[in-house]
Amino acid sequence: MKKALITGITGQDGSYLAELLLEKGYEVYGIMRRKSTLDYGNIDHLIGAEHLHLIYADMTDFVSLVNAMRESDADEVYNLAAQSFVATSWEQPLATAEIDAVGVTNMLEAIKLVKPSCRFYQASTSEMFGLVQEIPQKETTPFYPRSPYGVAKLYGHWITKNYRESYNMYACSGILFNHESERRGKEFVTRKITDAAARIAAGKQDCLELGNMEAKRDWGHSKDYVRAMWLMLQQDTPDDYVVATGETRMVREFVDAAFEALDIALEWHGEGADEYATNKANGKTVVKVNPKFFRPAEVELLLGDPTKAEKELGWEREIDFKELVTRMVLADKERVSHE
Ligand code: NAP
Ligand code: G4F
Repeated sequence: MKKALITGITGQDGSYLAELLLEKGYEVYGIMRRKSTLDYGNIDHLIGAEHLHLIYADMTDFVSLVNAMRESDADEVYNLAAQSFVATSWEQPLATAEIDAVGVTNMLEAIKLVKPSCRFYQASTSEMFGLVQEIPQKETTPFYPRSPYGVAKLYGHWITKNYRESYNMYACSGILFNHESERRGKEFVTRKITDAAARIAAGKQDCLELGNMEAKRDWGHSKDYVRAMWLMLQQDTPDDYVVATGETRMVREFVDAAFEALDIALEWHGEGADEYATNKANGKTVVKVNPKFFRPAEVELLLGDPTKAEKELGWEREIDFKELVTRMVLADKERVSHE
């Protein structure tokens, strides 16, 4: 029975990965942070599973990661823990760097010390492309991060490559483009939209306020993307891979699709900070721009080329854009109906 250690197991990706590895017969260990109230986040439904073990640890505490390696004796480590919200990285740049950058070195050092044969996956991100130097972005595209988050993640990416080259460790990075799900945090734009659309349709909210409507993202489903993480650790040699859908859409298009899934057609008016959308059926304003959600520096366009992952890993996504939006909207509609 293989043993895996997942950092960030309570998050969106950590929960889907834990399910995947349990299905595959792994003994799954996850690290979680101590909180003032007990909160298992996205793995609440897995608590009590026979092959799931939780260990208290923190990415900023090297000793706790050494302990986690000793206790799990992991064959594979998936490093998903991060301060993952880009907007917060301007408010907490140092915490973001400690967790998302130095934390990766802490984990790699713990592996090197306890079990250097353990395979390592690093959750790299399309945010490292930032001010994009090439369209679409692939493994060879130069990086140009645009936020403290992107800069910290770029360190994590390079230190992973460096440990692979310096110590011959099986360490690789997945450069994952945006992936969402019913378990996405409500501060991220997709979930903020699907939650608000469901509430507006139910008469529980009047209007949704957003920032940059023109930003373009390559959106997939988390469940598809965690499969790529696992595949990366099953190869003969470690390497880095872009994981994306190869399609990009504006925030405004996501808004349209979410309301459409609830049979609400929108009409758009104005532009920039004055843009808003009305419900065609009754003329009410249901979406408007609020400049407080604009970022100090924006990533305007992300579009990934997943060819290498498709060819070398045999990875394929199963959930398309329409299904992603529909799943998220319907899950929020169901939840809102019980509020
Ligand atoms: P998420 O839902 O925000 O989950 C982040 C996880 O990290 C949570 O379990 C969180 O624990 C944990 N964490 C945060 N700080 C920690 C610390 N100091 N010590 C230990 N654990 C800590 O993020 P996600 O969407 O699943 O993303 C997973 C990873 O992929 C992240 O590294 C993210 O940066 C990266 N990524 C995500 C995307 C995407 O579109 N989703 C794309 C590319 C890369 P709590 O529950 O205690 O907060
Ligand atoms: O949903 P977002 O906050 O995701 P963002 O910044 O792309 O980051 C996510 O994807 C990265 C991969 O590329 C991950 F590494 C990262 O951890 C995270 O999962 O914002 C998406 C876009 C941005 O351009 C933002 O400016 O939506 C725009 N946006 C417009 N209005 C908004 C809003 N974003 C948020 N969160 N809230 C708004 O009201």
